[in-house]
Amino acid sequence: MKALLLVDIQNGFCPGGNLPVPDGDKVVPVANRLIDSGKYDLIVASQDWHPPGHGSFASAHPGAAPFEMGELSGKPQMMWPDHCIQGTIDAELHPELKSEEIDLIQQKGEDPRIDSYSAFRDNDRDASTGLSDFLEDQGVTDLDVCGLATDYCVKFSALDALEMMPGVRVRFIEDASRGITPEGVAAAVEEMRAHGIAVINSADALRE
Ligand code: VGL
Ligand code: ZN
Repeated sequence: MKALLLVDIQNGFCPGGNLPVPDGDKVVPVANRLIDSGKYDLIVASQDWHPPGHGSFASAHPGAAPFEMGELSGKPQMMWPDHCIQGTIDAELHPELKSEEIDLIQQKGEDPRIDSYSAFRDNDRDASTGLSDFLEDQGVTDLDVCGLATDYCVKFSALDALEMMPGVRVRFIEDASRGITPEGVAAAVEEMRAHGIAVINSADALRE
């Protein structure tokens, strides 16, 4: 049972969005090819889904500026621009993504006191979203992960998939993903590889 996890392919992370990832929209046609390939039995998308005033927003911390380290609930937290606020266009999946083919949309990041980069659980590794149980119940044996942003939500989702679903083969699709900084992407790819996540391209996934 093969599944594809499309991480946060939302307007907010594409050019014109509130937290744009360079070339974030370039993942859309690649993701659509994967969706259309018929190679996946199950397609899941995650959606960053913050309430207004979420604690990861610099605007929620007097004196804080976006892209600085700050603190949330007593722990270090990157201060982000307001992004992906529930019900706004910024939070919608990219309009060209073939979302009618998506079987499940897993929202995350609703709790204002904690960020949730991973589609599987919050950054404290505490509250689970239920996605790992869902995938295991579906009998998923292979999970390919891609989307935005490689150095944050994609990496944490892939690592959690590996840890929370022992025995599931996890791969990262590099050309179907983009990150916030080049250094962050390089480090994230190395970290995923070091944990045993295969780094592949969409052509590899489509060929099999
Ligand atoms: C993300 C920063 C804040 C992501 C989400 O999708 O990678 N990054 N919220
Ligand atoms: Zn977020």
